Amino acid sequence: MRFIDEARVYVQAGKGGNGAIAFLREKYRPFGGPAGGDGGRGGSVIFEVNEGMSTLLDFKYQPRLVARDGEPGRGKQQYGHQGDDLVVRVPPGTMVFNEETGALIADLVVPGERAIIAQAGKGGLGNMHFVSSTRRAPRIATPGTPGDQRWVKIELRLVAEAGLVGLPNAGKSTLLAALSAARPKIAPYPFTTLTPNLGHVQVSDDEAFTVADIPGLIEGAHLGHGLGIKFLRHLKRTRVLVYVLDVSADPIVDFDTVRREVAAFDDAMVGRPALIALNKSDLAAADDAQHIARELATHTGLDVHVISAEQHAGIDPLVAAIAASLRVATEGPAKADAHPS
Ligand SMILES: Nc1nc2c(ncn2[C@@H]2O[C@H](COP(=O)(O)OP(=O)(O)OP(=O)(O)O)[C@@H](O)[C@H]2O)c(=O)[nH]1
Ligand SMILES: [Mg+2]
Repeated sequence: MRFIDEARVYVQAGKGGNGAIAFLREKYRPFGGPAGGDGGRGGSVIFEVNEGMSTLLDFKYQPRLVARDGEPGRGKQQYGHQGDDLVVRVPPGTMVFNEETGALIADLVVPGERAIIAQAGKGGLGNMHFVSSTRRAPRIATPGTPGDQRWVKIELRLVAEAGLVGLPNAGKSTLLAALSAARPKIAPYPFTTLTPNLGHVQVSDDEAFTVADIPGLIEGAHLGHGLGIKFLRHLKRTRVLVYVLDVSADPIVDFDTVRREVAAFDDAMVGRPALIALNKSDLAAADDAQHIARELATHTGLDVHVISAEQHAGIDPLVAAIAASLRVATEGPAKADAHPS
């Protein structure tokens, strides 16, 4: 399944029905008075979080979401029917922005949570409301108001607790596969991962966390080099970053590069708890790996774990360390800011 994480959709709420102008004309009450009822309100376009969904794929096939108009008021003081709301299911982590202004309309995370994306128009008033002592037979009614209509931009941000960052080829996807049942594409060339992958890591019977693997970052990613830094938005709400470094490359330089790109994306993200997975230990002599690990720890001030994702070495202590830092990360997931990045 392709991972669609962005979509643009046209939303149109229903117009309110017009108020009616009508008079009662009954056999024995020829001038029964104004009796035009109110128009019904239109239907709104509402998004609702559905736990079972994980992509924005549906929007690709349904780029126009139009709710029904309210019906006009009728005679005999009858109200017009309301237009039905259009309730659209979205995955957890869906953010909706006004395409024109960039303003955040909704940030939908919790299953069942709802947000009105396009507000319905109100029904107009029928002439029965306009009677006064001097105006016995008003020929006045108000029209329904239009519903909101606009283009919105929808983004899906994986709601992962831990995020893997690193240069291309560092072994992020291999590590995700070692940590979880996820089976991302792994290959010996850069930019294998083109869209984020998510995995579920079971720590013990009653402890688990989710981890996201994103495309590799390179020097100048914030300038658009490589695949850019846009995928970092999927890590915006992670509480722990895991820097994945290749011990057989130049891990200190690589760490600095990656950290710089993360900082260029969002300064707050580098302040968050982080640890280092010094990967591909099978390619280095054990002494060398330990020596580099110590240097890295001194250079970064972070906890360094020597692992081989490919050979599943050092994975359990790494999982324990991630779980521990998630436990102490008392702050909730950072709330995303009001502008799409
Ligand atoms: N020897 C060795 N090779 C590894 C290890 N981990 C990953 N690799 C290899 O490194 C290459 C890249 O691994 P990936 O997991 O695709 O790397 P990535 O960081 O996800 O790369 P991008 O998706 O391009 O950013 C693959 O050929 C892996 O088999 C390891 O622990 N030891
Ligand atoms: Mg990858």
